[in-house]
Amino acid sequence: MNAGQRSRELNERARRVSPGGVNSPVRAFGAVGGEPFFTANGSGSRLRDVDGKEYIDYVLSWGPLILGHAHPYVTEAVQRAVEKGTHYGTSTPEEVALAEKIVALMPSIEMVRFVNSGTEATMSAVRLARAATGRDLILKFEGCYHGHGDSFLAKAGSGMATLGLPSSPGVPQEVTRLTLTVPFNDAGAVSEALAHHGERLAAVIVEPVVGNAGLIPPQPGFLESLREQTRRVGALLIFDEVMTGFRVALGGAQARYGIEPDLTTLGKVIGAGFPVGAYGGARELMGQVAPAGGVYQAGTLSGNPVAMAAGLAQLEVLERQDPYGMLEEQAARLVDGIVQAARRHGVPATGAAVGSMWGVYFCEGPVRNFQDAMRVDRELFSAYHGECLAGGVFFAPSPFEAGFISTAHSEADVDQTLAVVDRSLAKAARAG
Ligand code: KE4
Repeated sequence: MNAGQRSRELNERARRVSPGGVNSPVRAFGAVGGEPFFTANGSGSRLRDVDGKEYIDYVLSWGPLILGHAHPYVTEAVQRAVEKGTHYGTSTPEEVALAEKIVALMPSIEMVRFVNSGTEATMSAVRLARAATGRDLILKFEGCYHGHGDSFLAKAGSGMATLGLPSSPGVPQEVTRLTLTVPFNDAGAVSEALAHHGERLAAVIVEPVVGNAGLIPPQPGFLESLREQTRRVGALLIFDEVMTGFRVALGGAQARYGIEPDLTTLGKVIGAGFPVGAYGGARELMGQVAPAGGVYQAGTLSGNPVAMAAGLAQLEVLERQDPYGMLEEQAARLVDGIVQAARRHGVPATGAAVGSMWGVYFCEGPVRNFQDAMRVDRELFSAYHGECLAGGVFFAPSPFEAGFISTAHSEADVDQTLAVVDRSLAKAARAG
């Protein structure tokens, strides 16, 4: 789809003053071509671009907006907080309240530290794991994305997968040499890696439900195997719940799958669209973080009271409404509808929904790891994405991203979406 006149003008200006015209690579629509639209405002399940075109939004700021755009309860909490000031450089009641809410909802977290992004959360969690174990190696999984910290930019997902970057220039070999990478859902590969390197391993970090290579749920027993194997070799298990936290269940993936990680990283939903990340775990671990302990980590705007008020308001609504069953039903209906439409038009497709995260791959299933996900038909996806945009439906502009749905999405929204999807797949399949 070609963006409207005002978006094109803004894109031209943006490309003169920002790399690729964006502040995060996935927003450039690199994988699907065409020019990105610029957003004027959001409301509920809808985005409106600067040319007045409206979209049913399934990106939802890449996960944070589980209640949809401009939810009144969140907006009022932000207004009340910002009228008092924006930030003070001291502690505030708001950060204590949000920390207490997270501790109450995620029992594996006895203490939590707020930072300003998921990347900061995962970087800090790995530093703490290395300090706590006295070991240097970490193990991650192909296609998982844990932010842009040097240690993680090896076979990562999300924008790295979209751009086909196995690693990033500027990251020294000495750093990525400390990161082992194995296929997701492959307990045997983990076991082999630990047999060779277990005594040097500080931590295994995993997206318990992979949302950065499309959507890949854990196979039965896989997460349990990680818990058992890490415990056996004395390494920590870090659940990167930046995306799954408070999205796949009120207590996150750890509640859904009944696994207690040693450390958890959070972001997205806990900031309700404001820049918030967090990491947390048992008292004896978190007590090693400065100033209580020697592991240094800091942040000028960490615990920003306006952001804390937004996150707390969103969690309060989720706790009150417990919408997860309804969200999963909606997400599953959407996935089934897309997969059935694809097959009607002769396009192989497979998909899954976990809580309010979902994903569809245009290839034969099953998709159990990143190698499987790489089989998707990218040409077809690109044509389909553009047709959906033209039809007023905004899906993530890459086959290697999860989709989301919010409490603001109605049955009618999903019906309207599936009608657009059907027409888009018919056109994309014919063009293929
Ligand atoms: P941020 O530093 O972007 O706040 O969080 C990094 C991160 C860490 N862990 C997981 C599981 C994540 O999904 C992310 C960020 N997710 C991407 C979406 N796939 C952010 C979108 C973007 O890069 O603009």
